[in-house]
Amino acid sequence: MLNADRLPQAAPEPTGAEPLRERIAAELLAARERTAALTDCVDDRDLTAQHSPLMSPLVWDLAHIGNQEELWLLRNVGGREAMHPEIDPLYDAFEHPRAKRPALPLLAPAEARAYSYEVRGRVLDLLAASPLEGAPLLDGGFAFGMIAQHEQQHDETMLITHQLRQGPAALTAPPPPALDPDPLPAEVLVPAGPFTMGTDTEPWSLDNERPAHRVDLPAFRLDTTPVSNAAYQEFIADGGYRDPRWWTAEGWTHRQRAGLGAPLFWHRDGGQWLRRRFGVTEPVPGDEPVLHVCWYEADAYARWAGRRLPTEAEWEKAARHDPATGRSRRFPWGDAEPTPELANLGQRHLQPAPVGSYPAGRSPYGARQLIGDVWEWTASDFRPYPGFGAWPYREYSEVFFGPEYKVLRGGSFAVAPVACRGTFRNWDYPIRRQIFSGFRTAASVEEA
Ligand code: AVJ
Ligand code: FE
Repeated sequence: MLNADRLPQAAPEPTGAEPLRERIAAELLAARERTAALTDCVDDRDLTAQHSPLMSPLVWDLAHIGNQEELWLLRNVGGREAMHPEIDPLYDAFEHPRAKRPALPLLAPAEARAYSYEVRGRVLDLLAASPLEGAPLLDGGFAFGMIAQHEQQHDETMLITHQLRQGPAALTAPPPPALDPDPLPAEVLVPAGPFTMGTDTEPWSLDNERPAHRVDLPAFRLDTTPVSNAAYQEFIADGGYRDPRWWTAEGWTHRQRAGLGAPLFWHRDGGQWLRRRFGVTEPVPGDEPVLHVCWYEADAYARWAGRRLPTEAEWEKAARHDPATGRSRRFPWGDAEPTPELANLGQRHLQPAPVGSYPAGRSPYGARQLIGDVWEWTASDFRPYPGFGAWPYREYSEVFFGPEYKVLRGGSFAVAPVACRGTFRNWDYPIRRQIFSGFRTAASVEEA
């Protein structure tokens, strides 16, 4: 006898949204696991302390992550009422400068955790019921992707706070894989010609990466790898910090006033350079990309070396343009998502890998480590692309456009894959060096 209960049930309606829903849930979970790792490893005193006037207390980032998630997903997408409207101004990044945040009546660590976890539970319910299309914030899961990226960006910010924090190590990670030993040419040649910069198609790209547009560049040469600590030490040993010829006027003024003489976190011990890295003091490894330099230092090094910083467009052409097809790729290696064999991302390691690592991640022109390891300073100011439109809020990018910010590209070891791609643009003041910043140099090519 046929048992009706055993008959196959009607398959769930084929929405096509299921893989996207799963991807979103996985990205939100990955971000939250990282947030927990960064905030569960220290005690409440450390979470509420100000470790540097440049940074918020960790407990501020923790609640700000939940507050932005509530604002964008529960209120703007889900149409829900504010859960605690009285706390919104505390966690609005434009209301209070970072240095003033410890004095605010912030949620205590347990309250901040409970709030962010409550928001997340409701967001997962919303996600399960969402069509993930039919409204600009929903199409392609954009608002969810934006929020996963936002949390990961604050995770990088919190990792910077950990690096600035005094005291013993709270975080550990294995070192990056050993260097691939092939000898590499010092630089790659990128011939003259147009390429497509920016994107119209990357579903979770942020407003400043859009729209795609053609840019025609003269030929240039670009360092195959980021500048190493060993190379940077030659600049120091050659008196690079004492010679105003290598510095812009503004850079020299800053170098004098701030007393710069080496990358942040370095100090000299007899004949050798040591550095402090997440609570551990160790010799500076010569083969790693230099880290914790400001734009002025990068620019001075490049001039000393007889070179210059690449423009943002040069960086992106070297990272994305495929001369065989004329297309721009999502990443130097192609369109596939990053893996541990392709790039040093996601705080898998707490340092960059030696220069020349990740041969599988090289670009068609042969440049390495364009994605991951260190953020790379470019020569360019942070400006909108032609046809830019602020989306979904002016305070993500638009209010920062102008000559006071320089663009960084490529992402560091602290950047999560969801917040990293060949079109991704970061920016900061040219004096900043607590960020995970390095650089590579370029040179123009005289055309015959
Ligand atoms: C893109 C890294 C400059 O941290 O200020 C976080 C990212 N925007 N919350 C920053 C961001 C809003 C932003 N940066
Ligand atoms: Fe934020």
